[in-house]
Amino acid sequence: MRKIALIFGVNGQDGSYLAEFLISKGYIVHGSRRYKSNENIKNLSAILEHKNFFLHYADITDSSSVYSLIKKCNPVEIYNLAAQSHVHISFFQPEYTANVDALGHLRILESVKSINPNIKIYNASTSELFGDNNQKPQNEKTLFSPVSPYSIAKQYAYGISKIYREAYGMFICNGILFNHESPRRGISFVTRKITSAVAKIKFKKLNHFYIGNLNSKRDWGFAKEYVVPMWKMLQMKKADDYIISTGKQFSVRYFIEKCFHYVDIKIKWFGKGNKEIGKDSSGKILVKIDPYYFRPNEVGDLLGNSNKAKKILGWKPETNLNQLVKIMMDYDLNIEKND
Ligand code: NAP
Ligand code: G4F
Repeated sequence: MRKIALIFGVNGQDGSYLAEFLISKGYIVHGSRRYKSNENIKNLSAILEHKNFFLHYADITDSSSVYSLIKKCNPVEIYNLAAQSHVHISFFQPEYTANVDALGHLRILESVKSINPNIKIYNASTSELFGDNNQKPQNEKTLFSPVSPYSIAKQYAYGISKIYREAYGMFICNGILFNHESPRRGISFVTRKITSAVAKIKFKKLNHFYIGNLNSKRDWGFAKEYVVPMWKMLQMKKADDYIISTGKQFSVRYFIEKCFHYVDIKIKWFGKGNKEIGKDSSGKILVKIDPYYFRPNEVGDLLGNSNKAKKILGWKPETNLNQLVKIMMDYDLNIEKND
């Protein structure tokens, strides 16, 4: 018999890759999306018509919609990828972020507890939990020190998952994922914002773009391969928590340089602080700073150690930064070429 999985947040970056992966493994996949006046489900185009894929409306701020979807689908595995996932936006919408990212996860746990506590659950936890803890690299034992409404809401989801695991014997895993990117990444996240803007500049559709903290460092992986350990965690005998990362760290500045280099533009930096600008060899300004993109609290230094995942799950990242830049730049260059 085919296994049934339910993915909350299936039309997001990770949800769409995970759905494709689970279908390739022979699963029947149910996925939730919210009703929106702008129905953009482009990420699902490869599987929308697949016989083993079913798309439903649900919102994790609505207990009854969560409960009835779980009851209707009768899954053996649930992946909660639904979130207000933008750290900067969480400062503008803190209550909403808490409702979705913290209480939304609790609603799923409570529904599972009452419908069938044997359903296995994956919680999309995050490296943002490490916040301003300066220990490097961060591993499963590193203390959390959240500094945003997003990360404190995610800390609740992490904590309540552990509590339900211990108190009720439920099978719940926290995947503490470091940043992962792809052509399906939302356009307001820094990597996709950069690849999209550089492609537009290459095709002379944009003169320059604005950026925030150039010196922030991230451990960037490829989203398509980060969904595999989500599934692997739920195939283990024992529920546990795992860091998923590349173990390599680069700055936003370096990512910009790499993207311009990919399209044969050499960028040089001039000035300091908010006045810093990036210019090409002819002196044309390509990048400017806009303090709007600075966060009230910044997480400036993330680097993960995923040895536990390597040892227990048998997972390791395959795609390096150059390859990630190529994948994302090729996608955005193709959009601009055909637009
Ligand atoms: P994403 O592209 O923003 O996708 C999030 C999904 O959540 C979207 O499908 C969105 O649906 C859905 N959603 C938002 N609010 C909802 C609500 N109230 N009820 C139901 N669904 C809702 O994020 P992602 O990059 O794929 O990340 C997936 C998960 O991993 C998120 O929980 C994120 O916080 C976490 N995470 C991501 C990273 C990363 O680097 N990507 C790292 C660590 C953890 P709509 O399309 O309707 O808005
Ligand atoms: O791409 P970002 O917005 O991702 P951030 O804040 O690291 O969050 C992402 O990764 C987390 C895992 O660590 C997830 F939990 C979360 O859901 C999300 O997927 O920003 C990355 C860095 C930040 O330091 C930010 O300040 O880039 C810096 N940055 C500089 N200029 C910018 C910009 N970020 C954005 N979004 N836009 C800018 O113009």
